[in-house]
Amino acid sequence: MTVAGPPVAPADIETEAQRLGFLAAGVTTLDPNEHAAILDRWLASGQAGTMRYLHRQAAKRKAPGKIVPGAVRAVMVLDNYFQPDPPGAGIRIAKYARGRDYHVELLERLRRLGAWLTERGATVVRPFADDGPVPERELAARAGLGWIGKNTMLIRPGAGSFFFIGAILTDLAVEPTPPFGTDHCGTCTRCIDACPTAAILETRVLDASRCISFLTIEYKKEPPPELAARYQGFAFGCDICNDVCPWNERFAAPSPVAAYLDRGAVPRLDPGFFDRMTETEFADRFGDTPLERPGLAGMRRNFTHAFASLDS
Ligand code: B12
Ligand code: SF4
Ligand code: SF4
Repeated sequence: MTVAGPPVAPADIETEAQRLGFLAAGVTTLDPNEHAAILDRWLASGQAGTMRYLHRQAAKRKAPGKIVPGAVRAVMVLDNYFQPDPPGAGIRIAKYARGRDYHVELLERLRRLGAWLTERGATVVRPFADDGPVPERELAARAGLGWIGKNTMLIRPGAGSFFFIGAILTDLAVEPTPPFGTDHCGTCTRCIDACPTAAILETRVLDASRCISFLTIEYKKEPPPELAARYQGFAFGCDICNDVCPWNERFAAPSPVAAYLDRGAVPRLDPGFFDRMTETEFADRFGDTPLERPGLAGMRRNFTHAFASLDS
């Protein structure tokens, strides 16, 4: 296997990543996923719900060396999207989804970091922004960027967990950064206790088919009524198991990425907002945001349940 270029220190990569607005960066190998059995168990138990693509991607998530031919390292980055919630009553949109679609925003800056790697000798540079078979939390923990909390989030000391994870698979043989070896959840169980739908079955086991995030973003049909009644006002995604985490309470700081900040495009007290909108208007106003995934029909459904859940 060809390994390109003169040595590049991981610290240089982190400096460049931070110059591009990322919170942190680390480097890891593409050795087999040590937690492949966890993924297998999760898929076999049906907890992925209707996300069939996760079954199709499993072989690569378990053996990340198979994702991009010639790649030997994953450069992992974190991209802060934290922002305070708007004051007052009404439905809620998850923090990550109030501005520009992160797939696009993250990918643009990953490409710039990729170009920087190319200038330093990389000949294979493939960025991923939650758009491929990359086990992003696994690789980020292995690159030393944080630990996997009981709510399954990657949490970083001094930062919390309100960030996206991006990856660049490359043939540049950068020295890997040491894995994150400790667990800082301790005896805390706040996320498990606070989840309104009891989706966190036990430590680091999340039944996606019960999760409000899944039901409002990925699920195409009507949600089970007993779960919809517990949305606690969320009309898209859910932040509860992150909001209650002491690491966020203490360390979450507003994102420097203006594109992620709230555009104020969704009124919080107007149940008929999406009912009055045409498909063309929806595409104009929300086509470049995460709300495009459920689409207008999905947002009408979500609004109905989110407003009803405010009363229950
Ligand atoms: C499917 C998916 C979902 C599903 C299922 C979530 C889940 N917990 O599995 C649903 C739709 C519910 C969802 C919701 C959300 N998601 Co999501 N999701 C994904 C996706 C596409 C795949 C995750 C997956 O494979 N799950 C299956 C489980 C088994 O795998 P896993 O979570 O990666 O866990 C691995 C590690 O935890 C590891 N592991 C287990 N124990 C241990 C112990 C140690 C020591 C180590 C090192 C590893 C380890 O083993 C597992 C298998 O490899 C990833 C992107 C990606 N490409 O990976 C984003 C991703 C996980 N989601 C993300 C986000 C932001 C969210 C939401 C916050 C969005 C929202 N506000 O609504 C919520 C949070 C809900 C939650 N508590 O997880 C971010 C998470 C960033 C972070 N800080 O962790 C990701 C990484 C997307 C991104 N690129 O930024 N998501
Ligand atoms: S995102 Fe919400 S519904 Fe999903 S596990 Fe966390 S608290 Fe529960
Ligand atoms: S709320 Fe507590 S148990 Fe849950 S992830 Fe945060 S520290 Fe860990």
